Amino acid sequence: MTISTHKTFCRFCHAYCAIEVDVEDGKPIQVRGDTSDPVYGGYTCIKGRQLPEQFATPKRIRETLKRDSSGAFRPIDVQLAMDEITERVRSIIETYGPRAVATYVGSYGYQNSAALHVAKAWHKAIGSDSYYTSVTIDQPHRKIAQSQFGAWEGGTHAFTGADVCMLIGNNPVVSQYTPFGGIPPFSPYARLRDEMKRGMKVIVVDPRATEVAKRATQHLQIRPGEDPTFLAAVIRHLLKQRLHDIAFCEAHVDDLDALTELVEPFTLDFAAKRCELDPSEIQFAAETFARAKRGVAVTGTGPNMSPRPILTEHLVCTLNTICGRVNRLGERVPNPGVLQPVRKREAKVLEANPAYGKGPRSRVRGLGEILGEMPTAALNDEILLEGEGQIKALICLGGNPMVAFPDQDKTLAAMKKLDLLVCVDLYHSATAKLADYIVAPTLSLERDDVTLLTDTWYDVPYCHYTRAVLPRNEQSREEWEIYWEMASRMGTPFELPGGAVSLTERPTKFEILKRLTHAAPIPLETIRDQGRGHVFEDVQVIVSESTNPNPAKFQLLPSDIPNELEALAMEPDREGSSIVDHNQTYTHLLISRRLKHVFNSSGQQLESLRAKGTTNPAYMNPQDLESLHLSSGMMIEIESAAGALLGVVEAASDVKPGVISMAHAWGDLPDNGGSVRSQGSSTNRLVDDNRTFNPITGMPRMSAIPVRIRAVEEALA
Ligand SMILES: Nc1nc2c(c(=O)[nH]1)N[C@H]1C(S)=C(S)[C@@H](COP(=O)(O)OP(=O)(O)OC[C@H]3O[C@@H](n4cnc5c(=O)[nH]c(N)nc54)[C@H](O)[C@@H]3O)O[C@H]1N2
Ligand SMILES: Nc1nc2c(c(=O)[nH]1)N[C@H]1C(S)=C(S)[C@@H](COP(=O)(O)OP(=O)(O)OC[C@H]3O[C@@H](n4cnc5c(=O)[nH]c(N)nc54)[C@H](O)[C@@H]3O)O[C@H]1N2
Ligand code: SF4
Ligand SMILES: [Mo]
Repeated sequence: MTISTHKTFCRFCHAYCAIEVDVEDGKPIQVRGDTSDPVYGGYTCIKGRQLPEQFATPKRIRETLKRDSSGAFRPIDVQLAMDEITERVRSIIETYGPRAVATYVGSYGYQNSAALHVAKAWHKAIGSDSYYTSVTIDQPHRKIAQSQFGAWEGGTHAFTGADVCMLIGNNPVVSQYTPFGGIPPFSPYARLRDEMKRGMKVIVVDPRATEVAKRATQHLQIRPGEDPTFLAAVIRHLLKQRLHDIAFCEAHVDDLDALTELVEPFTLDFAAKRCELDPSEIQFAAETFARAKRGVAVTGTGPNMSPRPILTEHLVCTLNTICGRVNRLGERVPNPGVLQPVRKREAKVLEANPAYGKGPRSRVRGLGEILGEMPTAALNDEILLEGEGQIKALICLGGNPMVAFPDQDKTLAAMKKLDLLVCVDLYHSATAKLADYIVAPTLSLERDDVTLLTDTWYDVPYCHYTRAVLPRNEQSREEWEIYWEMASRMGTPFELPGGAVSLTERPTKFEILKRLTHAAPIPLETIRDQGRGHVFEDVQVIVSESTNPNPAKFQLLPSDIPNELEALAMEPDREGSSIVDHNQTYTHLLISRRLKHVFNSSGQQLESLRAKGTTNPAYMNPQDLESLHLSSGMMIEIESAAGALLGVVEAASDVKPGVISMAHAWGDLPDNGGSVRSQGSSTNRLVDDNRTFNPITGMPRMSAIPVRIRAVEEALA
């Protein structure tokens, strides 16, 4: 048999590394980084390199399955499954109305470049608001904060070419994810190394000495949950020292004097005590950041899952803005996007326009739509709460609510309560086990895709269209096709930005993507015909003069921000290691993290990745283990106000004393007793979903969770 080699990109995570795949006899046998790619330069990680195992594993679902009355799954022809699913959806809409039908787009819904757009368009067409994605249990507070702050039309500084970068609670060399201005997820080690060699200073604020912290100029090992205290002190210090961009603030900022007063309590000493840092560390970070000319502060999941996330994100916007870290008149916007319409960028503030408080309302928690979709943190309650508008059917696109949603017991009750659960999943995941139908997904190498999700993440105008490398499994469906199948059977057309698609003839993926990118500056055909990733240098926008005689200003004190700052300053000082929560005393704070060898719950099934670990260890400082008479490998029970789980403790000197660092999306259904060492456990058992949620996003505290620990006998585990 001959071996053919194909250029494509990996879709195991959202980094979309350009790769070459060797195919023999219709099977991928080897994956390498494409060293000729202008952005990735040959970078890959262990997850991408194991794609051949993902395609070959017997655990993979290759046929669509239906659960019978005994609870067993049996193969069903995919067309028949689509007939039955459509019929049940139609009947639920007839009985309860369109809102009863919901979609949840998880990680692998995002990894298919057409899925979320088609799912959203279908929901609009049938008149259902019940469209949910993982974004609203991830880092929604950043966009919420930015929306009420205002934005600079010319954009903010990119990472490449900056003098400083402050990373607060993210670890992009492992997660391959940072907001624009942080280390780009594309070959992040090389980018960090090159920029630091050029002189960039990197400041990391994290309770753990992470992989990126170890490479940074300065690491501040902050107490979890104290990011807003730290940021308020940084802002106070640089305003006192007049290190901010005074001219920029005079021209473009509202409420600077009032903010100056509100941050007055946050002296270096006050913040240092609360953050468990030295005052000189905060001063050094503030001055390093402010004295640089270019570069921004960014956050990640850490502070977004910890207390007061909108305040943290607001203070990050404030820090970047008062230091004037925006592209000025005459500067080139590094990447205006290759797949979206080119718009002019003036040197002006775009008026604040809060991305909440309008549109459809949730029936629970006083929430409404956020960022144009319904808040996932309220989805379980929307399923469980009887009455008009109750969700009865859920289509889950490449997501795993049973281990990813806050409050695992509540999620279990919700999934069981549904009349119809359809999972598009590669495996019998914890959630898929509860489904009525598991649709076999068409996998990455079997389908066309384009880098639509990451289009504006690059700091050059890069784009990659890949054709399918392998023939498609005819019994599988792409995530977007589920909606086309229902639309064609129900006769309900849906509109994409470039127009409707035929309901009688199955559109190709290219036709769908063409409609999603119809106003792009480079035609999709041109991008596709490159046959590889390419930088489209012609896509250029220069920041132009403002044509608005009276432009808006940045809002330094919108909405509840003044109250939050006041309340933060008044919070009682934490004493020693005892933490009082809900009248109970706890000893440690449990924080979130990512592990290099898995992507949330994906990868835990594959032998090549399991070689790196089969559980999500509870990483703790060796000092803590010693004082608790624990040692690596012992089983512990971790208990919070909301629940308890079993975990395998592991000594890690990079973790701050008093902290437990543990990855999420491990484990199985709650009754998986006895398998912690081979499956891990879901940290969402510890999330206090009913008491700790944010009033705007509904997202509970998923990091900096007060917990206590005790050793357990192995027989119990
Ligand atoms: N406590 C706590 N909870 C968290 C977080 C945390 O840090 N702490 N993080 C949150 C965040 S940021 C997120 S994004 C969510 C993630 O939430 P989800 O996206 O719901 O969870 P995943 O585990 O990523 O689910 C991915 C599913 O897709 C399946 N899959 C794998 N490959 C494919 C494929 O090619 N096609 C299809 N169709 N399916 C595939 C997998 O088997 C798995 O079931 O979790 C959130 N929950
Ligand atoms: N290999 C791999 N890559 C992934 C994923 C994966 O599971 N594995 N998941 C993907 C997903 S869904 C997402 S959303 C992104 C997330 O990308 P990131 O946000 O970069 O996620 P993490 O690597 O968990 O980094 C969060 C950091 O916050 C720190 N932290 C926790 N609590 C606090 C706090 O209160 N304050 C501060 N300052 N820091 C805190 C943690 O120690 C951790 O180092 O990663 C994605 N990439
Ligand atoms: S970082 Fe790894 S998993 Fe993510 S796209 Fe690149 S090779 Fe694939
Ligand atoms: Mo995420």
